[in-house]
Amino acid sequence: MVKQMIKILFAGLQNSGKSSIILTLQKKYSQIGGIRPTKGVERVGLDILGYNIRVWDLGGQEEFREKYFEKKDEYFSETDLLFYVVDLLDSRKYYESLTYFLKIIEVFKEQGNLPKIVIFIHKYDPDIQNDEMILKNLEKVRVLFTQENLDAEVFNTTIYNEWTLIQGFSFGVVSLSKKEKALQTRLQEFAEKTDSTYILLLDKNRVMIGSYKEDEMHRILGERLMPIIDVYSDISTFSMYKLTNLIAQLSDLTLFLKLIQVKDDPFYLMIISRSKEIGAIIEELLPEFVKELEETLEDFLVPFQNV
Ligand SMILES: Nc1nc2c(ncn2[C@@H]2O[C@H](COP(=O)(O)OP(=O)(O)OP(=O)(O)O)[C@@H](O)[C@H]2O)c(=O)[nH]1
Ligand SMILES: [Mg+2]
Repeated sequence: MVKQMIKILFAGLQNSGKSSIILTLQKKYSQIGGIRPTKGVERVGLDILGYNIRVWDLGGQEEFREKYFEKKDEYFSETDLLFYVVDLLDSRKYYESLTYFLKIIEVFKEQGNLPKIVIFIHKYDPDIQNDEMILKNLEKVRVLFTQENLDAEVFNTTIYNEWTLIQGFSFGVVSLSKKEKALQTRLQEFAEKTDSTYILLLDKNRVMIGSYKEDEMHRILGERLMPIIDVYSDISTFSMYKLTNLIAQLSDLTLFLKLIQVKDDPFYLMIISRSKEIGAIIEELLPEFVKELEETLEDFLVPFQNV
Protein backbone atom coordinates (compact mmCIF):
# COMPACT_ATOMS: atom_id res chain seq x y z
CA MET A 1 0.00 0.00 0.00
CA VAL A 2 1.26 3.45 -0.88
CA LYS A 3 1.41 5.55 2.24
CA GLN A 4 -0.49 8.79 2.22
CA MET A 5 0.98 12.25 2.27
CA ILE A 6 0.67 14.40 5.34
CA LYS A 7 1.00 18.17 5.06
CA ILE A 8 2.47 20.10 7.96
CA LEU A 9 2.71 23.91 7.94
CA PHE A 10 5.12 26.01 9.99
CA ALA A 11 3.89 29.59 10.11
CA GLY A 12 4.70 32.69 12.15
CA LEU A 13 6.15 36.16 11.63
CA GLN A 14 9.61 36.71 10.14
CA ASN A 15 12.50 35.96 12.48
CA SER A 16 10.35 33.88 14.87
CA GLY A 17 12.59 30.84 14.38
CA LYS A 18 10.64 28.47 12.10
CA SER A 19 13.52 27.48 9.82
CA SER A 20 15.87 27.08 12.80
CA ILE A 21 13.34 24.75 14.43
CA ILE A 22 13.02 22.60 11.31
CA LEU A 23 16.81 22.39 10.93
CA THR A 24 17.23 21.46 14.60
CA LEU A 25 14.65 18.69 14.33
CA GLN A 26 16.68 17.31 11.42
CA LYS A 27 19.95 17.67 13.38
CA LYS A 28 21.27 20.08 10.72
CA TYR A 29 22.86 22.23 13.39
CA SER A 30 25.69 23.58 11.23
CA GLN A 31 23.22 25.38 8.95
CA ILE A 32 21.54 27.34 11.74
CA GLY A 33 24.37 29.85 12.19
CA GLY A 34 24.20 31.17 8.64
CA ILE A 35 20.43 31.19 8.41
CA ARG A 36 18.74 33.77 6.17
CA PRO A 37 15.09 34.82 6.01
CA THR A 38 13.06 32.27 4.06
CA LYS A 39 11.95 33.61 0.69
CA GLY A 40 8.46 32.26 0.16
CA VAL A 41 7.97 28.60 0.97
CA GLU A 42 10.57 25.93 1.56
CA ARG A 43 9.46 22.32 1.62
CA VAL A 44 11.15 19.46 3.43
CA GLY A 45 10.22 15.80 3.17
CA LEU A 46 10.32 13.47 6.17
CA ASP A 47 9.59 9.78 6.53
CA ILE A 48 7.78 9.14 9.80
CA LEU A 49 6.33 5.66 10.43
CA GLY A 50 6.46 5.11 6.68
CA TYR A 51 4.32 8.16 5.95
CA ASN A 52 5.39 10.76 3.45
CA ILE A 53 5.41 13.92 5.54
CA ARG A 54 5.72 17.25 3.72
CA VAL A 55 6.80 20.10 5.96
CA TRP A 56 6.07 23.56 4.52
CA ASP A 57 8.11 26.38 6.01
CA LEU A 58 6.20 29.58 5.20
CA GLY A 59 8.67 32.49 5.22
CA GLY A 60 7.13 35.14 7.45
CA GLN A 61 8.09 38.45 5.84
CA GLU A 62 5.12 40.65 5.05
CA GLU A 63 5.38 40.43 1.25
CA PHE A 64 5.21 36.63 1.44
CA ARG A 65 2.37 36.63 3.94
CA GLU A 66 0.33 38.74 1.54
CA LYS A 67 1.04 36.32 -1.25
CA TYR A 68 -0.18 33.34 0.81
CA PHE A 69 -3.54 35.00 1.37
CA GLU A 70 -3.85 35.95 -2.29
CA LYS A 71 -3.40 32.32 -3.26
CA LYS A 72 -5.03 30.70 -0.25
CA ASP A 73 -5.80 27.36 -1.83
CA GLU A 74 -2.26 26.85 -3.03
CA TYR A 75 -0.79 27.35 0.44
CA PHE A 76 -3.37 26.41 3.03
CA SER A 77 -5.59 23.72 1.55
CA GLU A 78 -5.36 20.15 2.78
CA THR A 79 -3.23 21.03 5.79
CA ASP A 80 -3.18 18.27 8.38
CA LEU A 81 -1.25 20.05 11.07
CA LEU A 82 -0.22 23.66 11.78
CA PHE A 83 2.71 24.65 13.96
CA TYR A 84 2.39 28.34 14.71
CA VAL A 85 5.61 29.93 16.05
CA VAL A 86 5.60 33.07 18.22
CA ASP A 87 8.85 34.85 19.12
CA LEU A 88 8.70 35.25 22.91
CA LEU A 89 11.60 37.74 22.85
CA ASP A 90 9.85 40.19 20.51
CA SER A 91 7.03 41.52 22.67
CA ARG A 92 6.27 44.45 20.33
CA LYS A 93 5.07 41.98 17.73
CA TYR A 94 2.71 39.83 19.82
CA TYR A 95 -0.41 41.51 18.44
CA GLU A 96 0.82 41.50 14.85
CA SER A 97 1.54 37.81 15.25
CA LEU A 98 -1.88 37.14 16.74
CA THR A 99 -3.52 38.93 13.80
CA TYR A 100 -1.60 36.74 11.33
CA PHE A 101 -2.50 33.61 13.30
CA LEU A 102 -6.21 34.45 13.38
CA LYS A 103 -6.17 35.27 9.67
CA ILE A 104 -4.74 31.83 8.91
CA ILE A 105 -7.41 30.21 11.09
CA GLU A 106 -10.07 32.16 9.19
CA VAL A 107 -8.77 30.75 5.90
CA PHE A 108 -8.91 27.21 7.25
CA LYS A 109 -12.47 27.77 8.42
CA GLU A 110 -13.43 29.15 5.03
CA GLN A 111 -11.96 26.06 3.44
CA GLY A 112 -13.93 23.90 5.86
CA ASN A 113 -10.74 22.23 7.05
CA LEU A 114 -9.45 23.17 10.48
CA PRO A 115 -6.22 21.23 11.03
CA LYS A 116 -4.70 20.24 14.36
CA ILE A 117 -2.94 23.26 15.82
CA VAL A 118 0.18 23.42 17.98
CA ILE A 119 1.61 26.74 19.16
CA PHE A 120 5.30 27.13 19.94
CA ILE A 121 6.11 30.02 22.23
CA HIS A 122 9.66 30.05 20.99
CA LYS A 123 13.05 31.36 22.17
CA TYR A 124 12.29 30.40 25.77
CA ASP A 125 16.03 29.90 26.18
CA PRO A 126 17.48 27.99 29.18
CA ASP A 127 19.29 31.00 30.65
CA ILE A 128 16.21 33.24 30.87
CA GLN A 129 13.63 30.76 32.06
CA ASN A 130 13.34 32.29 35.52
CA ASP A 131 13.47 35.91 34.38
CA GLU A 132 10.43 37.73 35.74
CA MET A 133 9.71 39.68 32.57
CA ILE A 134 10.04 36.56 30.43
CA LEU A 135 7.63 34.64 32.67
CA LYS A 136 5.14 37.49 32.48
CA ASN A 137 5.37 37.59 28.70
CA LEU A 138 5.11 33.82 28.47
CA GLU A 139 1.79 33.97 30.26
CA LYS A 140 0.67 36.92 28.15
CA VAL A 141 1.34 35.08 24.88
CA ARG A 142 -0.30 31.93 26.18
CA VAL A 143 -3.49 33.83 27.09
CA LEU A 144 -3.52 35.77 23.79
CA PHE A 145 -3.17 32.70 21.61
CA THR A 146 -5.56 30.43 23.46
CA GLN A 147 -8.46 32.86 23.84
CA GLU A 148 -10.12 31.58 20.68
CA ASN A 149 -10.87 28.18 22.18
CA LEU A 150 -9.31 26.44 19.24
CA ASP A 151 -8.21 23.35 21.07
CA ALA A 152 -4.63 24.34 20.33
CA GLU A 153 -1.83 22.91 22.46
CA VAL A 154 0.95 25.27 23.58
CA PHE A 155 4.64 24.37 24.02
CA ASN A 156 7.46 26.54 25.31
CA THR A 157 10.39 25.87 23.01
CA THR A 158 13.99 26.83 22.31
CA ILE A 159 16.61 25.57 19.88
CA TYR A 160 19.00 25.47 22.85
CA ASN A 161 17.09 22.51 24.26
CA GLU A 162 16.11 20.50 21.24
CA TRP A 163 14.00 18.13 23.34
CA THR A 164 11.49 20.96 23.80
CA LEU A 165 11.10 20.93 20.00
CA ILE A 166 10.96 17.15 19.79
CA GLN A 167 8.19 17.09 22.39
CA GLY A 168 6.10 19.75 20.68
CA PHE A 169 6.61 18.34 17.20
CA SER A 170 5.85 14.80 18.35
CA PHE A 171 2.69 15.90 20.11
CA GLY A 172 1.45 17.39 16.85
CA VAL A 173 2.30 14.34 14.75
CA VAL A 174 0.76 11.89 17.20
CA SER A 175 -2.40 14.03 17.39
CA LEU A 176 -3.02 12.87 13.81
CA SER A 177 -3.48 9.33 15.08
CA LYS A 178 -6.69 7.58 15.93
CA LYS A 179 -4.72 4.83 17.69
CA GLU A 180 -3.03 6.95 20.32
CA LYS A 181 -5.20 5.44 23.05
CA ALA A 182 -4.54 1.88 21.87
CA LEU A 183 -0.81 2.51 21.99
CA GLN A 184 -1.18 4.10 25.41
CA THR A 185 -2.92 0.94 26.64
CA ARG A 186 -0.14 -1.29 25.22
CA LEU A 187 2.50 0.80 26.98
CA GLN A 188 0.58 0.79 30.24
CA GLU A 189 0.23 -3.00 30.17
CA PHE A 190 3.94 -3.32 29.44
CA ALA A 191 4.70 -0.94 32.32
CA GLU A 192 2.71 -3.15 34.70
CA LYS A 193 4.52 -6.30 33.57
CA THR A 194 7.93 -4.66 33.89
CA ASP A 195 7.27 -2.65 37.07
CA SER A 196 8.10 0.53 35.17
CA THR A 197 7.55 4.12 36.16
CA TYR A 198 8.28 5.51 32.70
CA ILE A 199 8.36 4.21 29.13
CA LEU A 200 9.25 6.11 25.98
CA LEU A 201 9.02 4.89 22.41
CA LEU A 202 10.89 7.01 19.90
CA ASP A 203 11.18 6.49 16.15
CA LYS A 204 14.38 6.87 14.13
CA ASN A 205 13.66 10.59 13.60
CA ARG A 206 13.32 11.03 17.36
CA VAL A 207 9.57 11.46 17.11
CA MET A 208 8.02 10.43 20.43
CA ILE A 209 5.43 7.95 19.24
CA GLY A 210 4.19 7.13 22.71
CA SER A 211 5.02 7.34 26.38
CA TYR A 212 3.78 6.09 29.71
CA LYS A 213 4.38 7.80 33.04
CA GLU A 214 3.32 6.58 36.43
CA ASP A 215 2.95 10.10 37.81
CA GLU A 216 4.14 13.67 37.37
CA MET A 217 7.43 13.16 39.20
CA HIS A 218 8.37 10.20 37.02
CA ARG A 219 7.36 12.13 33.89
CA ILE A 220 9.80 14.89 34.81
CA LEU A 221 12.54 12.37 35.59
CA GLY A 222 11.93 10.59 32.27
CA GLU A 223 12.04 13.83 30.33
CA ARG A 224 15.28 14.87 32.01
CA LEU A 225 16.85 11.58 30.97
CA MET A 226 15.76 11.73 27.32
CA PRO A 227 19.04 13.25 26.04
CA ILE A 228 20.74 9.99 26.99
CA ILE A 229 19.15 8.62 23.83
CA ASP A 230 21.48 10.84 21.79
CA VAL A 231 24.49 9.47 23.68
CA TYR A 232 23.26 5.92 23.08
CA SER A 233 22.63 6.59 19.41
CA ASP A 234 26.07 8.16 18.99
CA ILE A 235 27.88 5.27 20.70
CA SER A 236 25.86 2.73 18.71
CA THR A 237 27.41 3.98 15.48
CA PHE A 238 30.91 3.83 16.98
CA SER A 239 32.25 0.73 15.30
CA MET A 240 34.48 -0.92 17.89
CA TYR A 241 32.09 -0.98 20.82
CA LYS A 242 28.65 -1.93 19.64
CA LEU A 243 26.12 -1.02 22.28
CA THR A 244 23.24 -3.36 22.78
CA ASN A 245 21.52 -2.34 25.97
CA LEU A 246 22.30 0.66 28.05
CA ILE A 247 21.54 0.14 31.72
CA ALA A 248 22.06 2.72 34.43
CA GLN A 249 21.26 2.61 38.12
CA LEU A 250 19.41 5.57 39.64
CA SER A 251 19.17 4.71 43.36
CA ASP A 252 16.26 2.27 43.46
CA LEU A 253 15.35 2.73 39.80
CA THR A 254 16.97 1.19 36.74
CA LEU A 255 17.14 2.92 33.39
CA PHE A 256 17.08 0.59 30.41
CA LEU A 257 17.60 1.70 26.82
CA LYS A 258 17.58 -0.43 23.71
CA LEU A 259 17.22 -0.08 19.97
CA ILE A 260 14.43 -2.42 18.88
CA GLN A 261 13.18 -3.35 15.43
CA VAL A 262 9.49 -2.92 14.72
CA LYS A 263 8.59 -3.99 11.18
CA ASP A 264 12.21 -3.53 10.08
CA ASP A 265 12.29 0.02 11.40
CA PRO A 266 14.46 0.98 14.35
CA PHE A 267 12.83 2.46 17.46
CA TYR A 268 14.36 3.54 20.73
CA LEU A 269 12.77 1.98 23.78
CA MET A 270 13.60 3.75 27.04
CA ILE A 271 12.30 2.31 30.27
CA ILE A 272 12.70 3.27 33.91
CA SER A 273 11.82 0.41 36.21
CA ARG A 274 11.79 -0.50 39.89
CA SER A 275 13.09 -3.94 39.02
CA LYS A 276 16.84 -4.59 39.11
CA GLU A 277 16.37 -7.49 36.69
CA ILE A 278 14.71 -5.29 34.11
CA GLY A 279 17.20 -6.30 31.37
CA ALA A 280 16.30 -10.00 31.64
CA ILE A 281 12.58 -9.30 32.03
CA ILE A 282 12.48 -7.20 28.90
CA GLU A 283 14.39 -9.73 26.82
CA GLU A 284 11.75 -12.28 27.74
CA LEU A 285 8.74 -10.04 27.03
CA LEU A 286 10.11 -8.21 24.02
CA PRO A 287 9.02 -10.52 21.15
CA GLU A 288 5.38 -10.35 22.26
CA PHE A 289 5.57 -6.60 22.89
CA VAL A 290 7.09 -5.94 19.46
CA LYS A 291 4.29 -7.93 17.85
CA GLU A 292 1.71 -5.78 19.64
CA LEU A 293 3.53 -2.62 18.57
CA GLU A 294 3.56 -3.76 14.95
CA GLU A 295 -0.20 -4.15 15.04
CA THR A 296 -0.78 -0.84 16.78
CA LEU A 297 1.56 1.15 14.54
CA GLU A 298 -0.04 -0.19 11.37
CA ASP A 299 -1.96 2.72 9.76
CA PHE A 300 -1.12 4.74 12.84
CA LEU A 301 -1.55 8.21 11.34
CA VAL A 302 -4.72 9.39 9.65
CA PRO A 303 -4.28 12.30 7.25
CA PHE A 304 -6.78 14.94 8.24
CA GLN A 305 -8.67 15.19 4.97
CA ASN A 306 -9.50 11.51 5.25
CA VAL A 307 -11.07 11.73 8.70
N1 LIG B 1 17.54 33.09 21.27
C1 LIG B 1 17.03 32.28 20.34
N2 LIG B 1 17.19 32.61 19.04
C2 LIG B 1 16.64 31.76 18.11
C3 LIG B 1 15.97 30.56 18.48
N3 LIG B 1 15.54 29.97 17.35
C4 LIG B 1 15.95 30.74 16.32
N4 LIG B 1 16.61 31.83 16.77
C5 LIG B 1 17.21 32.92 15.98
O1 LIG B 1 16.17 33.67 15.37
C6 LIG B 1 16.59 34.20 14.12
C7 LIG B 1 15.58 33.88 13.04
O2 LIG B 1 15.53 32.50 12.83
P1 LIG B 1 14.86 31.86 11.53
O3 LIG B 1 14.83 30.41 11.77
O4 LIG B 1 15.53 32.34 10.31
O5 LIG B 1 13.40 32.50 11.61
P2 LIG B 1 12.19 32.27 10.58
O6 LIG B 1 10.97 32.21 11.39
O7 LIG B 1 12.50 31.11 9.70
O8 LIG B 1 12.23 33.64 9.74
P3 LIG B 1 11.59 33.85 8.25
O9 LIG B 1 12.17 32.82 7.37
O10 LIG B 1 11.98 35.24 7.84
O11 LIG B 1 10.11 33.74 8.38
C8 LIG B 1 17.96 33.58 13.85
O12 LIG B 1 18.94 34.56 14.17
C9 LIG B 1 18.04 32.42 14.82
O13 LIG B 1 19.36 32.17 15.23
C10 LIG B 1 15.85 30.25 19.89
O14 LIG B 1 15.30 29.23 20.31
N5 LIG B 1 16.40 31.15 20.75
MG1 LIG C 1 12.70 30.89 7.70
